[in-house]
Amino acid sequence: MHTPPLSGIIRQFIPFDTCFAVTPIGAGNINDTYRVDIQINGKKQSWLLQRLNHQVFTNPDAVMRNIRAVAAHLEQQDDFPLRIPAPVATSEGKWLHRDDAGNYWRVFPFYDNTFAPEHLPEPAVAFEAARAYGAFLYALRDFPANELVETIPGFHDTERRWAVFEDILKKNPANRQKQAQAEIDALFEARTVFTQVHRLKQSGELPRRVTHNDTKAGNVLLDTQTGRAVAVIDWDTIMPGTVLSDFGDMVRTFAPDCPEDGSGSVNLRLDTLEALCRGFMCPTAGFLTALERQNLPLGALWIIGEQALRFLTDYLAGDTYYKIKYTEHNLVRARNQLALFQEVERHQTLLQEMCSGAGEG
Ligand code: GN1
Ligand code: MG
Repeated sequence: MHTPPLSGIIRQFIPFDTCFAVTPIGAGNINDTYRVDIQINGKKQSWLLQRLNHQVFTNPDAVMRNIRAVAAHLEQQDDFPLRIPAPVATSEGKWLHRDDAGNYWRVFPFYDNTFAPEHLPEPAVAFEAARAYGAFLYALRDFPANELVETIPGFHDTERRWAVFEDILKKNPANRQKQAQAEIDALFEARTVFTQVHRLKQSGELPRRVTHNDTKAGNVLLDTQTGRAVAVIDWDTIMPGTVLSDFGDMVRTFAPDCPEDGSGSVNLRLDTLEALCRGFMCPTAGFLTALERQNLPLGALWIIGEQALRFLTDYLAGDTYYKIKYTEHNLVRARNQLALFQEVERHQTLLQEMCSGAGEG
């Protein structure tokens, strides 16, 4: 596939005089992200250019409509404490530029002097990032969920993901099942958590909220000097959902002592876990229901288990979804998530205490 020069793509959005550099940034597994440095009328500027993976997000226009609607909602709130990374329109007034090869591109503001704590945030960073995600949920608490399109249908429908997994097990399309038998067995042992969450969702007692659905540590930008949160980014999966998954993804990505594709042992960093619970509770304690608060630790187990299921399914399918750097990458990721699952299971009582105690002081 031929990809046109990226400076030509940025020109569709912003008529610059000089383009100095287009640099790949971020650690995303799905989209391709670049920092673009340009000059307009003697003034240097930076922007964020991104190719939206349309194999994963099959309705790119709906993704942009969701993002615009959420941005408009947040812009109306005087007390929203973060910046709003609203997309930039092309000179023709569109939110996406489609290149000749069929790729979809968009441009967002680039926030200078910020960093994304992609790996192992220390407690103070975890506190601040979790508080930002909490503030984001709070600001969206009365946004009508039905106005948003499910950008990936069934994204957190673990039962459906489980059915896909079982189908792959039957077909064994990449002939990799033998190498993954231990992980497959471990996943079957974790199955009860998925059933529990499914029942809870079916009961209708969990509020349906607008959630971010990719609340990893690296999706909050923090000010390099002050350490304060600047923005919550990566809005592609903002959809109706439950707070359990947003909390769960934070535990999954903030608290371990190694990255999600680390190949050694996995331990929880309890000081970071405690800080993230405290940070998250600040803006959310007042509006989450008792049932939600009680089930946040279950949310952590669920999302970690679901992530193991997703990585393992992709390994068995022959790596069709996530970007990989080597053949066993998805298997290593699945193994890591299964080890983390056991760690979080071991700490359920403590996590429960952190979720009920935090925010009340
Ligand atoms: C993907 O691309 P990135 O890193 O933002 C995935 C998330 C996973 C994550 C695992 C749309 O997110 O759901 O949790 O990888 N995004 C999508 O690292 O599937
Ligand atoms: Mg993402």
